[in-house]
Amino acid sequence: MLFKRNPNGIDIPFSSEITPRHIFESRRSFIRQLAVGSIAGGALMDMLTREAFAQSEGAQKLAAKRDTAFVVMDKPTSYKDATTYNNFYEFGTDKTDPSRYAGAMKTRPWTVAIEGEVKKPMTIDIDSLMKLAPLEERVYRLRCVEGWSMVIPWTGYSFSELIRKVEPTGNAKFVEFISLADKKQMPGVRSPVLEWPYVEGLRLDEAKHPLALLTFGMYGEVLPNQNGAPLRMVVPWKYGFKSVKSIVKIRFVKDQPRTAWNIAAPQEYGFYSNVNPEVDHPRWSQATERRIGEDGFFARKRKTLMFNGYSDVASLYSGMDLKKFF
Ligand SMILES: Nc1nc2c(c(=O)[nH]1)N[C@H]1C(S)=C(S)[C@@H](COP(=O)(O)O)O[C@H]1N2
Ligand SMILES: [Mo]
Repeated sequence: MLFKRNPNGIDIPFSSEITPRHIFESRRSFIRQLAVGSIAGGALMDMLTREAFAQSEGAQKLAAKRDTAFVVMDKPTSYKDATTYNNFYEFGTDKTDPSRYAGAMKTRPWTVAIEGEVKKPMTIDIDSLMKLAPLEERVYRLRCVEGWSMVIPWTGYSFSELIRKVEPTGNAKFVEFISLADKKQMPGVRSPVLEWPYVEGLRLDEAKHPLALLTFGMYGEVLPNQNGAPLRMVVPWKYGFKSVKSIVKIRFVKDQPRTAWNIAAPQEYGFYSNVNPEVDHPRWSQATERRIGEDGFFARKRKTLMFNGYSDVASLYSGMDLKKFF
């Protein structure tokens, strides 16, 4: 894919600026039908989502029931953008590195160790883990701390389902997520941009929130490697870096875990990292965002919403100063 550099040094894909004619036309006629009231809003959403579903060839489909309580109405990002504009530093720091180099990562067999302050620790094969609870499809906004966002249909189940199965002890106050760090498969791990393995964490009550999704797929298929196969977290009210990819270990712990970005730059990335338009990054504003796919020259910036628009998580932070606990 061709890229140009914008003045902020952010890579912008050229190709996504152009909507193919037939898609544009079908969308136009569709919107006309909508205007005369012949199509319900839900059907519009389905149609727009399906348009974004131009998946890869030969990828395994993942059956899931769409959970309408967790579907944002924004138009989903195209599959192409979502799979070629990625942050996955284990494969390099350029947005195109993950799609170039992650394909070689082996995602089977893959086991996940769930341990620490739990009554029923387990080491479980990915395919069994995927069957622990019914899979759902949810369409979430994902807001990167760098100032861009996407809208992606994910497949998974609430992380709380897994919490119930392992039965945390009274000592469990936080959950730590640990990514694979394999120099042989991941060229980025040879460079010291971050401390490896990539680690992330949530407070136990945050991890229990139904929005926190243990994710196995996107766009109706298993996750592409560059998006964190075979399993990742998606925590949509927090900046994207909390949505840890390619997880090999989950630990329930007493104390707040260290986290990769907080270790790298503590004054810039806090433990909580809730999306918050009122708390700027020390080097840039967080008030607005650029929606990937809307990168045209005249594209408007979108206002960033508190908690990325997921306002019902607010009760998790009542009484907390979110400027201090950024
Ligand atoms: N292991 C690991 N997980 C990671 C990252 C990473 O570099 N390594 N990058 C994070 C960042 S900064 C973002 S914005 C999201 C991007 O997810 P996506 O590529 O599926 O959009 O993944 C997050 N998870
Ligand atoms: Mo990010």
